Amino acid sequence: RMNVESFNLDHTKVKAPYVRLACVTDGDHGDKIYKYDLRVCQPNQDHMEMPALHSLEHLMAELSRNHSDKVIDISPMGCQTGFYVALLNLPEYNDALDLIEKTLKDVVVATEVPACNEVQCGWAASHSLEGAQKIAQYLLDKRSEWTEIFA
Ligand code: HCS
Repeated sequence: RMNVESFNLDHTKVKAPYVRLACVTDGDHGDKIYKYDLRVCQPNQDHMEMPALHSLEHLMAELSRNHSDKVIDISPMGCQTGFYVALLNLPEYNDALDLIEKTLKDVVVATEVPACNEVQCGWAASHSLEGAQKIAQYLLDKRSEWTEIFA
């Protein structure tokens, strides 16, 4: 087995979109980090375009933290098919789903992408609010399928 959890996932067997608990990391003092695989696109069939993916990252990074102080990070996968969502001490899968749903509902009504400027971002030219909102709406439309991970 490989040490990276995702390298042990058979990407041909999953059925996007879904939300999957990828791993739990225990801290020395009883804290736990729950890392979720928020898969948007079917691996090796589809991917998000960079500007939309990037804006969705900014929007989820900002808006998720309005709902929870447990968000460590929401970051895109390099394959551009999904995001990792790392949460501190939030053990319930349904709480993670609720947080993602609330966040995406805020994304679809947002009027601007947070921090898309050269001071606050490393590639400020690569953004698309409209693209991010299309992905968010797609995920919300498929909300009933998030818990089904394998075909
Ligand atoms: N993914 C980061 C934001 C980077 S712009 C976060 O904190 O969620």
